Amino acid sequence: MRLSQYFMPILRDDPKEAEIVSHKLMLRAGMVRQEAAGNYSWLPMGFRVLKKIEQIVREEQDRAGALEVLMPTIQPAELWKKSGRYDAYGKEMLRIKDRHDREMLYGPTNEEMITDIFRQGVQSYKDLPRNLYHIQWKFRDEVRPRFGVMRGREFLMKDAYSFDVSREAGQHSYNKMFVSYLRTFARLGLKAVPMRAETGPIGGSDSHEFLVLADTGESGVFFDGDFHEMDWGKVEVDYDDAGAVAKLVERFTSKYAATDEKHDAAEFERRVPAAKRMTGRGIEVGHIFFFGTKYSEPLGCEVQGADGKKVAVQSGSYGIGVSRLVGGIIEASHDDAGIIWPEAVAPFQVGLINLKVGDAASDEACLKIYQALQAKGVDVLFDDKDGGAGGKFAAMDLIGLPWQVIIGPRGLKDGIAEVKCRKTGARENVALDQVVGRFTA
Ligand code: 5CA
Repeated sequence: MRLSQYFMPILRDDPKEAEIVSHKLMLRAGMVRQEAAGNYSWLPMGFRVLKKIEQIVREEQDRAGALEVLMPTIQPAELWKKSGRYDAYGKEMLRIKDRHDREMLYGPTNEEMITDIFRQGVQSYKDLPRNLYHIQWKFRDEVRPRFGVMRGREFLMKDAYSFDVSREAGQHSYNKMFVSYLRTFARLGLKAVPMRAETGPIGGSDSHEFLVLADTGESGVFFDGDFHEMDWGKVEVDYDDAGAVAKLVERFTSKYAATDEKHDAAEFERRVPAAKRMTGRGIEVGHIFFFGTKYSEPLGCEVQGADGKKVAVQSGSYGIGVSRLVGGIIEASHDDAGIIWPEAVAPFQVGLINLKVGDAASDEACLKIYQALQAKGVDVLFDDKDGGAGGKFAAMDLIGLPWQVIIGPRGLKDGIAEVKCRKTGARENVALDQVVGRFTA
C-alpha cells in the first residue's frame, strides 16, 4: 500500500478526550473515529488490526472444534422474555420497536438465540457435544463508556456456546475453551492470566476471566507470581484427550489468581508466600462461563439421553472482546513514540520510507523493494509522500509497524538501506539486494 493512496488521518497532538494511552494512540494513528459515546468507525489501519485479531481468534476456535455461525445483531424480544432476562438486563439493553410495533433489541449477547437454534436442530445425545460460535457486533448501553474501544457501547465480540449431555462432558467443553484462550492470547503476543470471576448477568456456577496486566486496567487483580514463569507460548494438547486437557487447565487454575470482586485476602495469604503475592490492575479480554441448564431449561432445549429419557442440555458460553483487544494490545505494547505492534497483528509488517521523494535513485530503489516485498506476500506500507524526514520517522514510529526500511540518497551511494526494528530501536545497514530476503526468510 502506498501512503499517497492511503487513508490514515494522523493527529499531531494528543486528543483531549482520551484518558488512556491506547485510546490516545488509536486516535492519533488514525485507526478509529468516535461517532457517538462508545461507538466507533474503524478506519483502514484500525480495521486491518481488528481483522487480524479476529482471524487468530477464529483459527483457535476452529482448532478447538467450535463451528462458526453468524447470528443477527437485532433479536426479537420473545426469547429473552422466556429466559427472564428481558427485564433483568435493564437499561443496558438497547430496545427497539419495528414498524409493526414488535419488540426487538440489539443483542448484548446470544445465549437465548443460540439455545433456541440448537433446540430446533438437535434431538439426541448422539448429536452432542457441539460448540457454536460467532464473531458479531454487540450493543450494551454502558453507564460509562470510556477508554475508547476498551469499554464501548457497540463492540465486536467472539461468543461461543457449548452444548453437552452431562455435567462432566460440559466440563470438558469448558476446559477446551480455557485452553484455546491460552493459545489465542499467546498468539496475540499477550500474557492473559485466567482468574476466578463473578458471573454477573450471564449467570452460572463456574467462571474465569482472562486478564492482561496493565496499569490502566479496570479490574484490580491479585495473583501468584508463578504466573510470570508459566509456559504461555507452548500450550499444546490433544483436545480429544479429556484427561490431558483437564490437567493442563488445572496447572493454571490451581494457582491463586482473582479479580477484586472475588478476591479473598485470607486465602491469598494462606496459599501464596509473601514474596510471590502480586497485585496490580488488569484488562478483561475474555470471560468463560459454565451455567449448566440455566438457559436450556426455560427455553426447552432437551435431548434424548442414552437411557431414552429427555434431559436438559448442559451449556457454557465463552466470550472474547475482539475490539477491546485492539486497545488491550496497545496498552501492553507501546512506548513514548507510539504503538509497537506484535508481528501477528501488525497492520503491515514493514514500513518503507523514501526519504527523498523526487530523487530518481531513491524513487527507483524504493519502488524495486516495494514491488519485490509485495511479490513475496509481505504486507508493506510505502511512505512515498513528499515530506521531511523527521515527520516521516515520527509517523512511522507512531503507527508501530514492526520493521522500517529507510532509503535515502546517503545510503544509496553505498548501496545500502537502513532497517530498523520498532520494538528494540536497533538499526542496521543492509545491502539493497538483501533487504527483501530479511522479511521472507
Ligand atoms: N455471553 C458471554 C460470554 S460469550 C458474555 O457476554 N460475556 S461477557 O459479558 O463477559 O463479555 C465477553 C467479553 O466481551 C469480555 O470479556 C470483554 O472482553 C468484552 N466486552 C464486554 N463488554 C465490553 C464493552 N463494553 N466494550 C468492549 N468489550 C467488551
